[in-house]
Amino acid sequence: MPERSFNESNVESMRAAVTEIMNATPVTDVHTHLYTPVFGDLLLWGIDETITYHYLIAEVLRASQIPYDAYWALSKTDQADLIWRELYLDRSPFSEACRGPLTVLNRLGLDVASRDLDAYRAYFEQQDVNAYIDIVFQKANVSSVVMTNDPFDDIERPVWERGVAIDKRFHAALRIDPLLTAWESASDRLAELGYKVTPVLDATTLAEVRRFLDDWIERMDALYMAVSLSPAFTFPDESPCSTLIAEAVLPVARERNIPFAMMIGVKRKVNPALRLAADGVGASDVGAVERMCAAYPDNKFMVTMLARENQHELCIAARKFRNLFLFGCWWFLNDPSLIEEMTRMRFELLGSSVLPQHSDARILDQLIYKWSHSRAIIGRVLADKYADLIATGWTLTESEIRRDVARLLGENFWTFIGRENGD
Ligand code: RAT
Ligand code: ZN
Repeated sequence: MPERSFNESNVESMRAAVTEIMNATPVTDVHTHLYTPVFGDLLLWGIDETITYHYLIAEVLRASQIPYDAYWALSKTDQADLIWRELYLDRSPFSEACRGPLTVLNRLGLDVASRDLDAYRAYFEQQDVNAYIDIVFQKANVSSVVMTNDPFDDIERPVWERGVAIDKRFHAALRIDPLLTAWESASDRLAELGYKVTPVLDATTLAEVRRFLDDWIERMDALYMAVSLSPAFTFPDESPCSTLIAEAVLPVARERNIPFAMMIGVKRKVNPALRLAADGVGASDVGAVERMCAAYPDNKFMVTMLARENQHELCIAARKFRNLFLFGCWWFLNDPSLIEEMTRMRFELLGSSVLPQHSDARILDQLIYKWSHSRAIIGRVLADKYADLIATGWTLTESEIRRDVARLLGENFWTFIGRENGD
């Protein structure tokens, strides 16, 4: 069959082809909090975990008058029951966080209209975790995910130290928040782990921090190093964070030829009583990113920012620096109206040279809804851009659409990091 081609006479067919190709193209999900079963309890899955996602906890603690401590004293099942009653039965669940689990249930073939949480629980009780991972990856059409791996985590570290084989669909990212944002306590931890560091960032300590980073990149085969940073983050300055970035993180990243990923704009613990749901957002300094990209042209930077207000300036920064790779609509931006706005702006300013989305999934099941919701929006925006293109007299082939979509759903990341997809 000759290849399909699209022009002004068949714009609607082009739109249908984009939707079809979007759904058929596998995703590389570059930032998640998922784990494989070898990490034991760190792998979260199933309906009660999905319903008690921290995005939903923030919503139930607004809807219900339950004291915060009383909520946290409940068992997981009772927390899920409360959320189900308050957010799904007593109100219509149209917030994005509420809608997500319903998409999951729907795609798994469960009867969403029944509103029967116990019936959903019965389905999950029958699942074997390994088989369920396959089901989720297949329904979400995700080929691989990148985890968030913290060597300071006492549950996680021993798993890596045992050197167990990790499911090839799960890649590692070395997360270094404690090192960069709480140096005093991190230096104690490093010393406990056998690195010859002192709280003073002298030459020996910096060399030992580099050795620590190098050891863990090697052990995990980490695709990148990552940190989340507050709106106050700036660079360069006199802080331990700046020194550690300049003298440890960037030299190791250069040597290993891996990116340094910065997720900037999280105000940690705005309301500590909400625990994992406690964090907020603030506008950040894009200039810090520009200065870093300019000063370290041989380093690669992956950046996502949490404040809507930063997105335009960040796109312009990416136009100026080829070593700056934008990814995802992070956390409070992972909502349909904001994904649409950001994706449109990024496509207009950067063409196809971005990675429009990552899932941030903390619970395996969320891959299904986060990718189903995002694919629909990215596809719509892309089809609009193609329609504008076609209106100039340009023609597009189906394989060109496939090429573009593959890049947007993952290939751009693999190219940026200089590895083959699935490496
Ligand atoms: O999206 C989230 O679940 C947040 O709590 C964070 O994990 C954030 O994405 C992060 O990686 O710090
Ligand atoms: Zn995250």
